[in-house]
This record gives sequence, structure tokens and C-alpha cells, in this order.
Amino acid sequence: MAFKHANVEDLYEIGVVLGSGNFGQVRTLTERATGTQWAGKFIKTRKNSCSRLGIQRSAVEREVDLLQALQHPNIMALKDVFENRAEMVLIVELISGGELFDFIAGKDNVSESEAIEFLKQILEAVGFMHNKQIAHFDLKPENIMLSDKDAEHPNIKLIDFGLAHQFKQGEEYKSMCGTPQYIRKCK
Ligand code: PIT
Repeated sequence: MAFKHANVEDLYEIGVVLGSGNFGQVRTLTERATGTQWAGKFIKTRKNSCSRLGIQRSAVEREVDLLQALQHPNIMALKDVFENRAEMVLIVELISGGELFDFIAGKDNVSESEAIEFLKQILEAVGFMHNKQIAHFDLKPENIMLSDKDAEHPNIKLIDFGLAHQFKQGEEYKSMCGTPQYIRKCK
């Protein structure tokens, strides 16, 4: 995917903050040409390799490659990527149902059939990734979202592939710091 150098604001109206993290912010976007709603992940990129601030461009490129390989109804879809000197913006599908965690916490109980429906969708997404030798490495309630919590059957959407990794045939991997979260290729 070629990254666009246009100004995001020329093409999208930037709306409210949906979430934030180390990477920057996720905000709602309205596409000016069509009125379609999206979400934008605004990532502050590193000015140079010595800086501790921001995320390296290569890390964003990797996340973009993985998201492109992961087109699945239960995985956040990527539409476009913009970049300028200071930041990169991932245009992704708007997921307006919030975290699965909050959905469950806000209810008195979750029925067995609802639980089955959620778990089935989570496992379908994870199975799809694993078939492509991609591991998410940060699956947790905060990264499991609902497309629309007012729908009768809300759909699961996995987000945040910032730590994800695609394992390649013939490469050997070792865990670092005692946790498989930090993997590196062995020479
Ligand atoms: C929302 C709504 C939405 C998308 C997101 C959050 C995405 C969050 C996100 C995505 C990433 C990432 C970190 C956070 O690395 O439509 O509340 O790829």
C-alpha cells in the first residue's frame, strides 16, 4: 500500500477522541467526499533513531503489512495510510461498540449463547491469523471491540496489531526477558 502524502484534514473531518495510548490517539473521521464514518489512528513517528519519543516508521509499516494480510470480518479493517513529517495516520473502519470488557461489565449477566457467539468470533479471527502464521501478541479485553453494541448480535473486532508478528519458514525465534512478548530473530 502506498502511503499518501496529502493532508488528512483536506479529505476527512476529524472528530472526537475514541481512545489513546503510547502511539497517540484514535479519533473519529468523516470522509468529506462521501460522508462515510471512519476512525483514524494518529501515530507520532520518531524524528531520529536516538529519540525515545514516538514510534519508528518501520514499526508502522509492519503493522500496515499485517493488517493488509488480515482481511477478516472480525479484524479491524484498514482503508488507507497517510504520512507527513511528524505523524502517520491509519484510516481504519469505525468500531463504535466499545470494548467487549465494558459491554460485559455493564450487564447483569451474559447468557451462554451470547458467550458462545463472542468466543466463536474471537477464535475465528485468531484461527485466521494463526493460519497465516501471524501472532497478535497483545490479545486482551481492551483489544477486543464490538462493532455496534446496540445491534442484536454485535460483532467482534480485534484491534491493535502494533506488537503482532508474522513468523517465517526457516527462521528461528527466541523469547527475550522471559516473556514471549519480546521475540527476536536468531541469526
Ligand atoms: C476505536 C475505534 C476504532 C478503532 C480503534 C479504536 C483502533 C484502535 C487501535 C488500532 C490499532 C492500534 C492501536 C489502537 O495499534 O474504530 O475505539 O491498530
